[in-house]
Amino acid sequence: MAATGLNPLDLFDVRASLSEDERMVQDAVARMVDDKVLPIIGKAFEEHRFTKELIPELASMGLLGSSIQGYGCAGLNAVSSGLICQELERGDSALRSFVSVQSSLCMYPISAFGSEQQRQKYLPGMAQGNIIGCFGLTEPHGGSDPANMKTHVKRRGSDWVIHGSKMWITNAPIADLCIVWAMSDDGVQGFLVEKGMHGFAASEIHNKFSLRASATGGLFFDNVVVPDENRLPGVIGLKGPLSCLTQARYGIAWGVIGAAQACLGQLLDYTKSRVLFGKPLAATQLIQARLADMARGITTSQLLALQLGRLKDLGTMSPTQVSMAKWHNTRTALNVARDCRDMLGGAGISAEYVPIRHMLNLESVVTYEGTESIHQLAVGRELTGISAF
Ligand code: TGC
Ligand code: FAD
Repeated sequence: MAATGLNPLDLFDVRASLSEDERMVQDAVARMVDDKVLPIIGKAFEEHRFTKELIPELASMGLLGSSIQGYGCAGLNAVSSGLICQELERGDSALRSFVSVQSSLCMYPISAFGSEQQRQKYLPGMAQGNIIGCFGLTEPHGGSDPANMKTHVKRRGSDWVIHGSKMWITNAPIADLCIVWAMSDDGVQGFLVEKGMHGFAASEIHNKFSLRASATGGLFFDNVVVPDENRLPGVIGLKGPLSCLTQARYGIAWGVIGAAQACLGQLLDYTKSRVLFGKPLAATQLIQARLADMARGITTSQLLALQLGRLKDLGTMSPTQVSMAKWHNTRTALNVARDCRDMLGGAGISAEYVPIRHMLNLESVVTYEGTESIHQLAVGRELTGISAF
């Protein structure tokens, strides 16, 4: 008996649960990714090059700060912003990373914790892609435990003096504006440091085997003096940066589904046309079991992401739920990409096929925004009431 016409990449018809507006957003981004991203992204990955030329397109489509109301932003709901991440990451995790950092880690804190003057000054330019942001939390001695940050800030008259360094920062080499988190006498505080400020420098990491189409680097603050008007006044404590991470992790939970779909989509075609032992690979029981397992993982991820998005739109989403979705969906996508790579045989290590690129990218995604272990421990803490970090 033939297949019944279900969409292999959306077996439970999650799309049917989307509103008309959500579907329109998804379709528009999907078209853009097909037309503008897929033709260039493989080469950019090989060349270790961030595709800066895509920024105007992302901006004109309203994809930067898409869930922020006002200030030239699109004001979309959470499910729509999740679908944007999913379609972008179907292209490459680097593109979703760029949008996550700009939107969730830079525009979100300005909108949630910034002064009205800061919002007016930065958000419209960031939505237009004229001001690129980066988010400096991780430090060289240990990213999982940001409470132990060494970068510090001291009050000096009406100014603040920041000293320290940050490591593994997406967009650092290309950023005009850095949201940096530093320890003050009162706890962690966020500051807006602009490119060109005296004592501030950024470097680029050139030897990555993962997220090669993303610009990653370090940030250095040698007693950088910033005025009080560059401090985010709305939050003190680790809650500030961790709230930003909750937003970005939400986007990752959706985004990685796109990477997994790209891999499975290519494998469904490949296993039908690859003939071994006199029959297509797709006609063997072991291959079908593996493909079915991938579809199971993707479907579970889609349902988790959709429910998470609905909770976020209701305003009831909790960080623990985000931890579980980021952990589950990223692990699932990584397993799918690795298994697809294997089913391609030797061809799987060639850039001609997408799984190895997605697989290598997902090795970063499983580490950044909280490693898998950190998210497991966050869920464990919720279940037991005991912090075991
Ligand atoms: P803990 O005592 O648990 O919390 C301190 C305060 O923060 C609140 N909080 C949260 N708020 C919002 N969202 C969350 N996810 C939150 N988690 C905690 C908490 O309620 C508390 O508030 P208050 O008012 O009581 O003070 O803090 P802890 O020191 O025990 O740490 C907990 C832990 C380990 C979970 C946290 O440190 C953590 O998440 N570590 C991982 C660090 C991380 O994810 N770094 C990511 C850096 S950015 C990045 O990777 C960008 S990649 C971007 C890209 O390219 O896409
Ligand atoms: P560590 O914290 O040293 O962890 C090492 C290992 O120990 C991991 O396996 C971890 O799971 C495990 N571990 C840690 N604690 C425990 C525990 N209690 N129990 C058991 N195991 C534990 N950061 C930013 O601030 N901004 C960015 O824009 C940014 N972009 C990034 C882009 C890329 C490509 C990458 C790779 C990273 C980026 N990061 C960014 C940093 C990222 O968030 C950190 O790499 C991550 O939080 C882990 O920190 P770490 O690398 O120092 O590893």
